[in-house]
This record gives sequence, structure tokens and C-alpha cells, in this order.
Amino acid sequence: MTHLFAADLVKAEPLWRAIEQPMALKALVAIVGVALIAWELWWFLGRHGGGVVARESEAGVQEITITVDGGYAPSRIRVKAGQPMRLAFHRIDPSGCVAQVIFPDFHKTLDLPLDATTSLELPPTEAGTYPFHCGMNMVRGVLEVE
Ligand SMILES: [Cu+2]
Repeated sequence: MTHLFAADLVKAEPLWRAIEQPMALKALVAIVGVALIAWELWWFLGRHGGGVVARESEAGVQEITITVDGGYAPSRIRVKAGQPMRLAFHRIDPSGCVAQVIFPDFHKTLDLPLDATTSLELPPTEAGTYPFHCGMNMVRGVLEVE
């Protein structure tokens, strides 16, 4: 508490008063705050697992279904190089944000009607990492060709 003149103490009613908290509680609040920030960074920027491997149909097409609900599930898809693939997007999220999915490297834009599954066929591709995203580049996924 800062030291005031005696006259001020008599007149001035403080607007708030500090409640002294135990050190352990202060430390706990700080630790929880840092943990939440770390979790948020991981959630938005981090890699979530090693990705999901597409299964292979009898015709040799790699197939995977991606659920579109606030994000792409899975968002990291692993396919083999040199084999055609079919990505089926099942959109259950009514948000207009995810009404389109764009594959910039393939120059493909796919419209995703709500409550439907829309497939995109991609030609055999060289190994590499090919990101995809919603129309506004807010929701993202990645195709890992290996
Ligand atoms: Cu979006």
C-alpha cells in the first residue's frame, strides 16, 4: 500500500482494496495460465499426431473420408506417391466457412454441400507436403505424399 498523507486517508475512500493471496495460489494461477497458452499454441499451430494413412481400394486408388466439422478430421492425411487418390469430404458443419475446400498445389476448388459427401480425385503425385484449406484459409489440413 502506498503511503498517503493523513488528511487524504481520512477523506479518500479507496475504490478497491487489494486482497492479499497466498503465494501458492498466485503461482497456481500463473502456471494454469501458461499451460492454457501452451495448449492453445499446440492446438492451433502444432502437429497433431502422425496423420492418418489412406486405405487402398482394389482398383489401387487410395481412399480416405474426411469429416468436415469445425475442422478436418483427420487433418493430416498420408498417402503413397505415384498412386491416384480419392478424398471424400463429408461436411456436417453448417458454417459457410467450410463450404469450400481448396488444394492450391493442384489448382482445385471443391464445393462441399452440407450433409453430403463430396469426392475429389487427385492424380498420382510426387512425394511432398500439400496443404489444403477452407475458402478463407482459416481451417487447414495437409496431404502428405510419401
Ligand atoms: Cu473458412
